[in-house]
Amino acid sequence: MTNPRIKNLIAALLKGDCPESVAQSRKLIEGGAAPEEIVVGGVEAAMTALDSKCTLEQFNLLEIMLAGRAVTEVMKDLFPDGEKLPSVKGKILVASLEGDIHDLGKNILKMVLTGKGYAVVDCGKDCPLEKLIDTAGMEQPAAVAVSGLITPVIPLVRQVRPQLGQRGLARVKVLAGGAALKQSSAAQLNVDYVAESAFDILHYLDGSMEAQR
Ligand code: B12
Repeated sequence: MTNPRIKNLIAALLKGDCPESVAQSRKLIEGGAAPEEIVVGGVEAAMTALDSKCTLEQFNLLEIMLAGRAVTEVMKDLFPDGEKLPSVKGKILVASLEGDIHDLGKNILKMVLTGKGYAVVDCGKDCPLEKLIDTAGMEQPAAVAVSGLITPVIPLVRQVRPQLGQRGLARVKVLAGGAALKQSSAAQLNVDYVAESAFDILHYLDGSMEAQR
């Protein structure tokens, strides 16, 4: 059952109230909630509530940016930078591809992966495919994780695996997530795995790293 107190967090995030959002998140943690519950039930729910204000016809930039900033503060508090586990499990490259400037989901993924012992290389948002593949060549990651929030980015996502293959990086897994990508299957996106959430991918990665050892 959804934690009723999570509504307070959602309300604070929607107001863009950073101190209140962090305070509500801490209260939830103190009450025994898992970070996963806060991200999926709180952060994602708040952003879904903003959905109607972020369309091509209607667009309240200030409100959305303030809520985004509050999300970032809550995530930093939940997964402080540098809070890495002693053993690094593997390297993951994360990016939102060219044309897609959404990066809240990507940043959450980064924090979750870092907190769970993965080394993360962030190629940023609006990342050209060439830059992503060049970075993969230099960093030799175990996986490339693409976050996609707008549907026009799908053709680019489909090119990641063949481009990696052309550089001799066919062993690198391609993972996809984010609102626009999770509606498609792995076959449709030409990737190895499509994740429902930043936490869902951990089971897949832990299994896939184990298989590579
Ligand atoms: C916030 C927001 C913005 C912010 C982005 C701020 C930022 N720094 O990211 C701003 C205001 C900049 C923005 C701009 C635009 N936006 Co906007 N935006 C949103 C909104 C409201 C929320 C997105 C979000 O952050 N969700 C919360 C995060 C936490 O969820 P998430 O990304 O899914 O991530 C979670 C999981 O999916 C997972 N995850 C994410 N990625 C990955 C990757 C992997 C590998 C894994 C394992 C997991 C994973 O981790 C997270 C935690 O579990 C959505 C609506 C919606 N419901 O999605 C519209 C939405 C995405 N935007 C939309 C649009 C149209 C735009 C604009 C074009 C609007 C305009 N008129 O200019 C622009 C420009 C976009 C561009 N060129 O990229 C559309 C996209 C439609 C489509 N299907 O193409 C949406 C769906 C709104 C709508 N209903 O029309 N937007």
